[in-house]
Amino acid sequence: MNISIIGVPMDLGQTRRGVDMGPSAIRYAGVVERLESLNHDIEDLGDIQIGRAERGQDVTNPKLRNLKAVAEANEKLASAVDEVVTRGRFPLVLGGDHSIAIGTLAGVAKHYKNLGVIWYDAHGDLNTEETSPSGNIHGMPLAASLGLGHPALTMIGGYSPKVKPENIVIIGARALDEGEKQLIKEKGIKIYTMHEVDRLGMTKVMEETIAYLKERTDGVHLSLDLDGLDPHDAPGVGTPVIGGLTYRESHLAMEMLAEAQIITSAEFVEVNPILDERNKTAATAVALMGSLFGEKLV
Ligand code: DIR
Ligand code: MN
Ligand code: MN
Ligand code: MN
Repeated sequence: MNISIIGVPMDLGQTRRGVDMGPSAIRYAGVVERLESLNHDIEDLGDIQIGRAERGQDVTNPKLRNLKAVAEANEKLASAVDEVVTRGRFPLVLGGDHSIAIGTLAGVAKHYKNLGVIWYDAHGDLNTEETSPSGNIHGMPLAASLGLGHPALTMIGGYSPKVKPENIVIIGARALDEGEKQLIKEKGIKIYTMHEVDRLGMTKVMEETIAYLKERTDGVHLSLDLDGLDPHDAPGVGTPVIGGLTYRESHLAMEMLAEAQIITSAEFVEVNPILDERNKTAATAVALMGSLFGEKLV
């Protein structure tokens, strides 16, 4: 596969600093070498430039913190991702906080009639400025991609929506706000909370997810928030939630996606080296990318 890596050193979608160092941490954990060892053609495009002036916390609107800076970074990311897809390559985006999914999806979605999205996360990220308890934009990217929320977010890339509710599958959820629960019901979004993962097992969850997306989509984006994993396996995240997906379950999920060959773009987000233990979370991210891109023991 021809894979292009894009780093997004941006931490303004939430309030704990340090996730802007995620792309470096993932590179130091050996992402390029790992994927090259699987015989992929890897091009590292470096990082999206996040301007100096955009770096302070801007709380002029506490319901949408740092809106301007987050929107600007996402516009740049959308163009970079669009260009990668146009060149026929697989975009692999390294975060950065999860607000960058808005830009990734803006760059990808215009290339598909029916883009599918797997949202691997402890959270739904389905808030808008009306429902968000925090005002943090990293809790809003899936809603924004559905066309819900502030136009500065929904209109990234110049069009909206990027994804249809019936083309989304959320996996690993265990912390949802009231407005998010309502939206999931109202839009009929497919979701495997930890309850379903425990009950069915990851094998069945992924078999169903793959079958569901295969029949209705022409490409699938994987948006993997490291906090989808249990904090034991991914401690370096800003909003850890106990009772998460294990390292093994997550590898199985990636291996099944690799086998099914349905993923056409991916991002790994919320790696925060300041909160991490000896780069364990970045190393986990790289190991999962290995599985996603075809690594096998024998
Ligand atoms: C919460 C936390 N739902 C919010 N969201 C997180 O602030 O909207 N998303 N941590 O990854
Ligand atoms: Mn999350
Ligand atoms: Mn998230
Ligand atoms: Mn564990």
